[in-house]
Amino acid sequence: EGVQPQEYTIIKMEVVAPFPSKLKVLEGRKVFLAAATLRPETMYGQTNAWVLPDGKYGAFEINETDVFILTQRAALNLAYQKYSRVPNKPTCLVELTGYDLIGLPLKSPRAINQIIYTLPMLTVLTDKGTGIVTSVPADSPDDYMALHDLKAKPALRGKYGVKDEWAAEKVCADLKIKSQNEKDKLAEAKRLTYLKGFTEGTLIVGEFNGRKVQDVKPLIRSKLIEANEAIIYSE
Ligand code: A2H
Repeated sequence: EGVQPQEYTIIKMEVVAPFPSKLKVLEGRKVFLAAATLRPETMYGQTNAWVLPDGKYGAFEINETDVFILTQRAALNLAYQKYSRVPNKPTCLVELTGYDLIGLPLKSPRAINQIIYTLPMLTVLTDKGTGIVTSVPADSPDDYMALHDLKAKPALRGKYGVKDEWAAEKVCADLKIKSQNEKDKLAEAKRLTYLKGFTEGTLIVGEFNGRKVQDVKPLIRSKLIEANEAIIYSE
């Protein structure tokens, strides 16, 4: 972690009822997977959400209406930030692991698919952001490769109980990287992709269709926040 605080946008990905048994006690409440991103303008390209299977998560009461699923560390940080009701230890309603979340159907702001699914990613860190990541394979080599691994490896799907239909169609060309664990190659792919996508990219869907990514990023972020579909999170 750097010396400067990092400011993320938390995307509120709503868990769609009926809830699985582990989440049954939350039924009737608004429950969200809280995904931390630096690229809110890419949310049109979401295909799924990522969790760490062995990661520890909790369902925390964030304010009068919302329950967020995220790491305890992030819940604590958030409790001292603007969105929360009181700067107080957040109440954990249910303790969860990543395994409990795999396969959860979600409704996520700006996603083209009505429903996207929660899938396992082995490189998710639980000491960064919220431990929940939204997946945009077209703009993120990490996301691309993790989805590629799941699609290409039936044994990996089997291990985590991933059904074929949960992995939405990916949208970009092959990067010749063999798995999500090839750190050096991925670092180079990311350098190229992020730079190009951000500085040269143009939106091709949604209300900002045709506008440059760089120009509309702050607009899209503000719109998500105004619509109560996202919040600001710093750490
Ligand atoms: B970004 P930084 Cl399209 N573990 O969101 C692993 N990765 C995490 C994470 C965690 N706990 N929390 C967040 N992230 C990812 C979108 C995106 C992102 C695109 C392109 C680039 C990009 C869709 N995934 O990040 O270490 C999230 O992925 C480029 C760095 O704090 C988050 O933004 O700089 C980014 O890493 C935050 O990384």
